[in-house]
Amino acid sequence: MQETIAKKTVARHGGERVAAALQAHGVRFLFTLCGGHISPILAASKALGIRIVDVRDEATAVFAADAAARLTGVPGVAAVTAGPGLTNTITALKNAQLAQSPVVLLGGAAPTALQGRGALQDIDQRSLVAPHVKLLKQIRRVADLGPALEEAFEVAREGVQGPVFIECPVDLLYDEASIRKWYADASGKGSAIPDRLLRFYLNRHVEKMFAGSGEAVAPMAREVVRPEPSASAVEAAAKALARAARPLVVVGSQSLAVAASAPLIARAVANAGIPAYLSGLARGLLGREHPLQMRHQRRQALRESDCVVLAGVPCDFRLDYGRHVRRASTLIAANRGAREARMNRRPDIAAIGDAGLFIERLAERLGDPGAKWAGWTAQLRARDAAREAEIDAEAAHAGEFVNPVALLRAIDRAAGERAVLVADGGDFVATASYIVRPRGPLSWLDPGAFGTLGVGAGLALGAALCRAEAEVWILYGDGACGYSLVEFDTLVRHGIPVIAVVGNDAGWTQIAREQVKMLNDDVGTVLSRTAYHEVAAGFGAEGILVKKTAEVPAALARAQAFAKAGRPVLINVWLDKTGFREGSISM
Ligand SMILES: Cc1ncc(C[n+]2csc(CCOP(=O)(O)OP(=O)(O)O)c2C)c(N)n1
Ligand SMILES: [Mg+2]
Repeated sequence: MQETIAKKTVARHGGERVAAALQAHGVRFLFTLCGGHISPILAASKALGIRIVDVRDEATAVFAADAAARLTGVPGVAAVTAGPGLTNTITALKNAQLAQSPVVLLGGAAPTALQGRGALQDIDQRSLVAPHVKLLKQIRRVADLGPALEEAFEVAREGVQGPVFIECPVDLLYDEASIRKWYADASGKGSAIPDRLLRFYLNRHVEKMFAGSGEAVAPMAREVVRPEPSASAVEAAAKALARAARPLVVVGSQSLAVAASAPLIARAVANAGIPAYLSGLARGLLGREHPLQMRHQRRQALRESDCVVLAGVPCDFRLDYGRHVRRASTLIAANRGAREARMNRRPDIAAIGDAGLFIERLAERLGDPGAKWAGWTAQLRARDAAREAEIDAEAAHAGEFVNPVALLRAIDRAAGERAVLVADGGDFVATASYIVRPRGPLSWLDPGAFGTLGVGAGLALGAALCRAEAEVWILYGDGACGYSLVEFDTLVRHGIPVIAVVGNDAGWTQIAREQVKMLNDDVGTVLSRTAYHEVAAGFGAEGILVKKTAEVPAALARAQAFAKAGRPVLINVWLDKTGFREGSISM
């Protein structure tokens, strides 16, 4: 009995060392697609009670890890096999890098002694992965696995967060006796000089691999502090705001780099009394509605504002490279990265540090601003309300099939109080972002700055596991859903009751819209009214088809009932065309 306990607590072989490190860092889920190179990591992690979630495409594993990281603040972990397993992750890894999400990617690799000698799936993984990660480690000694993982979890979370990669060659993951035998068998029994030299070389190689691995080491999670912006920057910002007549704050994903601080940041934004636009992961920060939160006409508000606080938001294409903010207005940028704070436009005040912490400090310093900006806030509120009325009018248009605006309004009414919304698509989800209101902090997931289609099932999978009590909705474009539809198999196998709504407009509309106008040709942008609900049903999920706006409320209620009973469900909704996104273009 004693021995079993000892076996469980003391990591012996490399796979167990990796598993012990994951456990020490609070990792609850390991997303993976199996491969011979990583089997010991999966088995050892399972033995420690970490849930192994096996998916159908490695990209999904990384998207799921990304969601887990964003929603919990504990880095999400994916393990993929060498070669094609790793190449399949690159889009998702790049997406995590641009979304500044702390993902730990574990990759298998060919046996150390066979690398570069034509082994199965042996490629130069360093040059493949290095551009997309903050840290890349290729482990060569068993004893280095634990410390490498400690470093990985630290680096992923410090400063500007992002993914890291640890390459674990297969011969470091099995127990020493098996590996010694494997190398002994490989070196043969010949007595010729080359045979003896090979034996000598391989024996020395194995000695090096296992050097120092005799001692049991307990992995420890290192503390990562939230980088504190300078007091002088907070002071300067407070002074600038005291002079401002029309201030505005834009809160972006990076402000929520430390998920647990979301309630504090929400309170600070509310206390600061400054009208706010929330983007990315910060959407929903102030709940479904709040007098300070504006949803529409951001560009116009930015042009009118005389003091703009960008909290964790870079001046990239989404702010027209900084041109949305008037030259004459005071620009305050709070950002973990100095480069990002200054991107395209030098702020008047740069607060380098955690953007959420900056808001907290600023709110403390501002005290109670009272009704100082009430007139300006009311002006923005009125404009927001006018736009909402326009949206209501658009939702009332009857057509042949389902009015997308009406559908999204219905989803907004129906979704549960704790719902997490995942957005994967073009026009349909861009429209959704104006209509469906996230219920609370960290309840809206989209790809982020990389704009990657195909994130849907992976983000939803990670979200559903981390928020077991919440409804998880995927809003899919019909084009986008094709990438991750296969993961309905995963959702069914793992009993994860996601509700997917496919906005089926039989095309890649966001692209078609501009392409047809500019080039008079819809080539490559046309899809058909594919029976995506039957595809989901084929995987064992529930499928619902909706062709009329009047059928929408009942279909949503049925889907919610299925989800409540633990069944994943896909609602395939035939959409009418809409002019909602006319004129918008992202480049
Ligand atoms: C991986 C990837 N490939 C291509 C694109 C380019 N792209 C952006 S939006 C879009 C159309 C999306 O179509 P759909 O999901 O059906 O949404 P819709 O615009 O029709 O509502 C495409 C192809 C992309 N962003 N990501
Ligand atoms: Mg479409």
